[in-house]
Amino acid sequence: MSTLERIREKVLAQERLTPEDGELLFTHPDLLAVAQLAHSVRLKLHGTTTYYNWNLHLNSTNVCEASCLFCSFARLKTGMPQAYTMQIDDAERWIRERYRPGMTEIHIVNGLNPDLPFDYYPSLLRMIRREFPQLHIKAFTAVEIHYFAEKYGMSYEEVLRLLQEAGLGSLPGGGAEIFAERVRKKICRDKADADQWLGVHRAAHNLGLKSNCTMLYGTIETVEERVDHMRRLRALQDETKGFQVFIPLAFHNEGNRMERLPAPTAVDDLRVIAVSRLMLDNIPHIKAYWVMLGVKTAQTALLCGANDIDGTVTEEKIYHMAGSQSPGALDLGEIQHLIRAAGLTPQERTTTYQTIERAA
Ligand code: V47
Repeated sequence: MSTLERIREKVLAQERLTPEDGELLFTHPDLLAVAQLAHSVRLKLHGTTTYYNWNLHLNSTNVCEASCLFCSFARLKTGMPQAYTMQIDDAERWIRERYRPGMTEIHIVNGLNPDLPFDYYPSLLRMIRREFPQLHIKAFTAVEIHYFAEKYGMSYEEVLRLLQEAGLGSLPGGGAEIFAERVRKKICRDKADADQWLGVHRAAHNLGLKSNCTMLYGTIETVEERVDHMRRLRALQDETKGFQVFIPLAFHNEGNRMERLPAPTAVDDLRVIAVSRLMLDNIPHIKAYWVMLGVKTAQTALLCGANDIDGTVTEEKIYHMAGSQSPGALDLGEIQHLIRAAGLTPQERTTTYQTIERAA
């Protein structure tokens, strides 16, 4: 029996794949066979249903103490060219200009800004809850929560509780990068490490918050390190069941200090989607984030294991500053068309995967 046949049998028997199986899937020459197996798992879990949402991105400050080599968005200090920090009123105005009735989510990710008091963050959330009560607030990566805890002398639980009281609805999955210490030391040495990232999500799950998880791939990581990253996410999910979706993030190589590395190709992208669907047997959804994959690769990924394409993403900055050629936003009709053209069924969702039906 070929090695892929052996893995197929395990998948059919719903047996957990080992790290060795994961490594084999990453290196197997027949990508289409790996993708087909992942698609069969996706069909079993979700049928043809393919989720999207209607959301808006806010990055209210790009001042960031950390100096991740892959980042094109952050500016080290207040006052540097292109550094910005929105006051709460500025953020309110910014949202009001872009908000449309019917939107359901705002996704907030910021830099680690040393010049702001803690109260900035709950105030931002309170303003959104007051002015835009229809928006679920998915905000602050685990790296930010860890930074708040250290800087303002609180535990993860204390920080999360205060933010929850102010309106926090869930945590996005950013900042995980690759858990391997060897890689983190080189590409993102001065922010939360793997255990701290996982510790924040554990604390959030224990408080009843759902969260997402990611993996940045295509920098200097090995196949073993990718598989190890997935194994660690899977282990925390066994414990808490709080992750909703895994989002692989393809490295973009413009405007940062890793410009000399080639960006991942479509084949790499589809492979990561497929392997993650097969390895992460306890995480319900796999997202093909169109902003980072490009619209066409994201659509193809929906046939290779992914069952979610993220949302309209009005005004994305992190990837566009790193050279993403994707449009700044897609409208709901365009997203539905992409999904239908792949022979799949579009389904709008809330941030926490409740379905939304709208009158045509
Ligand atoms: O944490 C930054 C990554 C993340 C680059 O939870 C880069 O639903 C590639 O986490 N090339 C932020 N990646 C985005 C993120 C996200 C996106 C969409 C949905 C969700 C969700 C989360 O982007 C960062 C970092 O890992 N990143 N710069 C770059 N040049």
